[in-house]
Amino acid sequence: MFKKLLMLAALLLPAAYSHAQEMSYQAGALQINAPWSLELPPNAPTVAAYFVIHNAGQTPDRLLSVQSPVAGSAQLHEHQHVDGLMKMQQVQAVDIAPGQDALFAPMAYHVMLLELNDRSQLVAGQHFPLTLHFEKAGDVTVQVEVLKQAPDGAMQMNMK
Ligand SMILES: [Cu+2]
Repeated sequence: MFKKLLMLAALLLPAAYSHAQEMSYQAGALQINAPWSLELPPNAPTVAAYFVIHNAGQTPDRLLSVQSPVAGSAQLHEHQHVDGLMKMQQVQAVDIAPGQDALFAPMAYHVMLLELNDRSQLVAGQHFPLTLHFEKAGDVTVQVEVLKQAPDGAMQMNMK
């Protein structure tokens, strides 16, 4: 009976989401969870990448920069309310306090990939490497899963 329930639960999970959710990467005390990106039209000038960084350590760390072979340039961005409008702007670094999460999600922090060169990896079902440079934890390369649609909950996670 229990086994049946488990199987049912597994079937109910959207496959792409559960797959991306399994992905977790370690850099020192930091954990980078479920990196994902959205498939965009082939002519889209930029692509965004999202993930959650958890700091399980006792000291703060900072994400200083990112890079990917699929893009000539990669920036750290944040969304902000400016005069009632949502705007995005580049940030120099993202702090991750001890015991806290830094959320990269639509309408929050995100990695912006520009000057895209290898679009063959930007198709749903594919994944592409993204290297994160942390002040203390050093470098870690994660695989960003390209999804057809945003995972359930990704859009609301940052809504207050
Ligand atoms: Cu952006």
